[in-house]
Amino acid sequence: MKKFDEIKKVPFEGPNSKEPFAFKYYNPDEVIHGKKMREHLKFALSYWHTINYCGTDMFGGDTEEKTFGETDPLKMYKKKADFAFDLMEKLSIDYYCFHDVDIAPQGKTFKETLDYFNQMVDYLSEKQKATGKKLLWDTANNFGDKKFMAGAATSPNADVFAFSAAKVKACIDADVKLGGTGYVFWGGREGYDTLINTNMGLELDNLARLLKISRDYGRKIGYKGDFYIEPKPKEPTKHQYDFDAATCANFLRKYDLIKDFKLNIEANHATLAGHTFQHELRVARVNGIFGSIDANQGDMLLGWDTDQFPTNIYDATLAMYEVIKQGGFTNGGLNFDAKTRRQSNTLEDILLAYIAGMDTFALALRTAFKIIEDGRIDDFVEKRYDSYNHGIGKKIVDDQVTMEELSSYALNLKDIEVESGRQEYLESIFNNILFEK
Ligand code: XLS
Ligand code: NI
Ligand code: NI
Repeated sequence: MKKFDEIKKVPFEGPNSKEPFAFKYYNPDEVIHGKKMREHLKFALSYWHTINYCGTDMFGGDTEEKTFGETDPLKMYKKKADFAFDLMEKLSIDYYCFHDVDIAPQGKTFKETLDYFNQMVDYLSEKQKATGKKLLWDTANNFGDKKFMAGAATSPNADVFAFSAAKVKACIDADVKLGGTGYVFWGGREGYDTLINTNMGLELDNLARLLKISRDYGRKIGYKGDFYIEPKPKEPTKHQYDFDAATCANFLRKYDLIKDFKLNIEANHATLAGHTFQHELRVARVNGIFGSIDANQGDMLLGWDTDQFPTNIYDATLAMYEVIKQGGFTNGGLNFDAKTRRQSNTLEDILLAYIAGMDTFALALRTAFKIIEDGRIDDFVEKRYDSYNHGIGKKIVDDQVTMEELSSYALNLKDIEVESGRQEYLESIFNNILFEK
């Protein structure tokens, strides 16, 4: 197999290619339904998994090397940035995402950390200008450091709240500077381990307070992108407040944040919450808060966020179906919040993993369009609800009916026949389209 440095650009070779470092389905500039594939999919590279993660797990240290031969911290992070942009170029990925701690070294003081961070933001800005790559979203890592052990905005310690806000501010500033279109709140420690020591009401109010302050600050300094909450039910806390899409929708409505906040839906978080990926996307869509995607997949036999590169074509197709029905991405995109396995520990594996994930979603995009064009599934669903197009059903959906009227209507009904849901038939259509040559 070729070595990393030998691969300058991963070409599209089509489904019959046996070349490992070629796309089989992702042809970035191919126009499908009026848009280039790269614009439909808006792939993004995740800095934390790709540039920093070195294969460590709870039972063992690094299996990968990502210092890029540097010991000086700032130089090392510049090399990491060079690597990130080189990788995006090789893979025809147009966007990237990062946490504040991903892009710059930590200083001895917060001031020094911010100084490093801002220097690196300038460096990334130069790289963006030179390459045309863009920032999809950034976020503050308000969960890793010891001070966040009891939460960030939901910490019982008000100083931690203030510190969290300062980190969010730095990231929103960076977002504006880099022309980013998203800011993500993922509340890793915004939850609880036991209610015996927790004031849930205050914690939720405070979480909303940080979101409001962030939104107001962002809008004040001219940030035009979206704010996202990324739902996840648990891990690291036993119970996270942003449990799933429906919980987040309720939270955003309660605190009147729904106009500025959307959701960043992650596949592995969906399954941890006991939902499918498609379910979470649908909930976001019908609530008008679909924003962005963290593409990955979990292992159904493991109860944690394994962040595997997505290769399940069935799930990916159902996901792309939702994205298309939503009208596509606007400010959001498809970020690979995914890491290579501990045993896949070479730089070549990073390329192979992205190729696998990107091809999965590229094929999913193609297939989802085919399913929509074929029309059998959509038509079935439409006809299934036909009783709401006339008669009493029409009155119900027009909100023109009273309880009394429904009651007297029901009294005159004879037998009610509900038509078959035809699940197996529809699943076979799906498979047929998925696997047709
Ligand atoms: C962790 C989350 C995290 C967010 C960004 O489970 O997926 O990586 O996407 O903080
Ligand atoms: Ni994520
Ligand atoms: Ni995750």
